[in-house]
Amino acid sequence: MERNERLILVASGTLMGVFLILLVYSGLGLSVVVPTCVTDVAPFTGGKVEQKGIGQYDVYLVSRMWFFDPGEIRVPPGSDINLYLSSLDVTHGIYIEGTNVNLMAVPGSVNFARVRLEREGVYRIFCHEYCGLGHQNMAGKIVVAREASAVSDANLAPAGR
Ligand SMILES: [Cu+2]
Repeated sequence: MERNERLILVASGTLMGVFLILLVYSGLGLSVVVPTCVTDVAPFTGGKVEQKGIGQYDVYLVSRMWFFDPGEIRVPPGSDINLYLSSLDVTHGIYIEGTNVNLMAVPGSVNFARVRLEREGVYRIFCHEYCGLGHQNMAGKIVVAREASAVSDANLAPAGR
């Protein structure tokens, strides 16, 4: 084996080791959760928001032609949202403005992402997968406000810009 080959092998092995350490650190140390398809939650037909603790919410979001159920979600700043997404009819997609949440909503399955919303404001939700004639109007929103149920949308600036 030539010297350069040995050098490349050592560098490659070192890099893979560094990547593995960073992967374990992001999963265990930073609690990063990769968006995924979950199999322990049955596909659901109705949307709901469940508070699981202080600042902890489970959101069951249903996509259908051509709206999201629930269309508006209200949480206080600093909330952690476990988002479960399903579809009743065709394949949709969601993007939550100002976050890195970008999921497909596939009929018969449930996709999952976790997001923390720190800043007050309105985080719009868009369908990003063409789903028929009303696709361009398919949107929802997450309103993050200190008094989530008492604040009107007019007082809130769009978040994530
Ligand atoms: Cu759509």
